[in-house]
Amino acid sequence: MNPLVVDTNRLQRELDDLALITESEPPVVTRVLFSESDLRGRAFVKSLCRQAGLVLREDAVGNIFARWEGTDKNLPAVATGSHIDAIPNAGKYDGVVGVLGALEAIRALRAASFQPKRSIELIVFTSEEPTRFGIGCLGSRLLGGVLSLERAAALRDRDGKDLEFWRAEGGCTGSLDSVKLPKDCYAAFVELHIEQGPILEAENLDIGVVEKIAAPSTLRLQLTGVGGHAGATLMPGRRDALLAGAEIALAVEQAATTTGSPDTVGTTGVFRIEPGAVNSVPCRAWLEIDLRDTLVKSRDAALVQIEAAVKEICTRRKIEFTMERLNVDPPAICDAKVVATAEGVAKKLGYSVKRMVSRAYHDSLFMAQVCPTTMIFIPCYQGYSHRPDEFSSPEQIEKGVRVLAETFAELANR
Ligand code: HGY
Ligand code: MN
Ligand code: MN
Repeated sequence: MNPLVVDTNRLQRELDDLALITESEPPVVTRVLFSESDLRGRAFVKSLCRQAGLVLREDAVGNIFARWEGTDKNLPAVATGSHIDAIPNAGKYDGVVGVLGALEAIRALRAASFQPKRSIELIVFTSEEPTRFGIGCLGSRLLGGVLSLERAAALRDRDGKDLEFWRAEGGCTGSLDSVKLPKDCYAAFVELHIEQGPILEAENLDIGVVEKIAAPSTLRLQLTGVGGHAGATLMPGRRDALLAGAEIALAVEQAATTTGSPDTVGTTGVFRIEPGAVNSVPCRAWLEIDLRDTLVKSRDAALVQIEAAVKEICTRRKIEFTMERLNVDPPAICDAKVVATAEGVAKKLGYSVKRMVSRAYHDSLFMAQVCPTTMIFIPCYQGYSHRPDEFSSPEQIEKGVRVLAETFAELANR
């Protein structure tokens, strides 16, 4: 193989161009599942993959596969990828570095006349973010057979629209039972991603290699009280849905800070009320609660504590409620051999490298149920993510792309 040349200018231009495809005012990035901007972003990435000479296909939920055929087509391929959907008010690197960076790694290998024995496949996963249905990693859950078809059919967005509606909007064809990947389809999966945490930057490290991905869970609540005129409805006897929700949000914080585990995190990230008029007592509230830990035991203990608090608060305040566990996932343990390969490549390239846990979840959480998996992290400014000032430098991204490319080269010829 000739020396690997990573075209950082082209990659940066593509990152910048994709960031302009957004539902928000640039530099803010928002691209929600199968929205107009998500569809334009997908078309942009597909065109780049075609220009790179990759063979494209899409599955019934819109996962995009861009394949570089190896010399031995019968061998399980090496896969990589991430997501380009983005939550409201997001930055331009989360997920995108793992898609465009992986494409650049493939282009660099092809330009260096590398010829993989195993095919190399880039996946753009559908809806890694939970914005549309409250549950993240929709595409990789279905690929891994982790989400049942019944659960998928029951998903609703906040307007009550279902997955079939959004599949039609996304131009998806075929039935969902064709999405699940056969067990031996990939030899390995490696995802490049910004750390979304402060450790690599704080310790002045170039690369992180992920050994474990934290266990996420999501609760969705609907609270129904009694509305009324803010002036005429006296305080005794009020059944204010917002105040019940406020107590619940504080109970989430209480549960997350008393498990004894420093990795328990609880967030009431969605809190909507109706009617939302200053002179009207809130009659309804919707909450979505994100609870995680690297240890399942402490995560589950906090979850049970929150559910008990919801019951106590709503009973005391005479608030009717529905409570649904949208997902309660186990953590992922990354494959020791693939971790060692990525770590060895980083060291061979002369980069400082650390094995670590990912507190954010990723499609790798579910790809780990399909094949041996790990992630390559690069530092991001102050660990910021899910905010417009998310940032990784071209130099930091280049190092991640190099490690990914050389890891591909090793895994694809094993
Ligand atoms: O929320 C997460 O951990 C991921 O960034 N979707
Ligand atoms: Mn994210
Ligand atoms: Mn991500």
